[in-house]
Amino acid sequence: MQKIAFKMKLKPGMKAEYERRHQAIWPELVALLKESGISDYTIFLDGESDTLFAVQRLTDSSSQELGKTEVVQRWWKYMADIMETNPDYSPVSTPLTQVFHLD
Ligand code: RM4
Repeated sequence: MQKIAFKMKLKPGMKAEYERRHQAIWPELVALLKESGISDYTIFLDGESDTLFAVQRLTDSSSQELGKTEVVQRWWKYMADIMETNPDYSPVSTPLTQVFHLD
């Protein structure tokens, strides 16, 4: 089981809406993430820079590698009005490098 992290970017002033949508995350998206081997998935926000920092454990693909599935494409399009995205609506995501870990 690997742990990875990546950052994404929220549009200014969208913290409450981002939280609201994630508190109501679609059951079919949760099911897909878990079936894909993703767990312990947390997203943090730096309110100063509107940068989102995601951390997740995975056994195979990361959440950002599930873009070929219909539900993730639909979710990304749904989120595109409040996040910085690529032309295909996928969130602009930058992998982060682990520099410390304490078990
Ligand atoms: C994020 C982003 C990620 C997705 C999570 C659930 O805002 O869309 O790609 O895995 O939501």
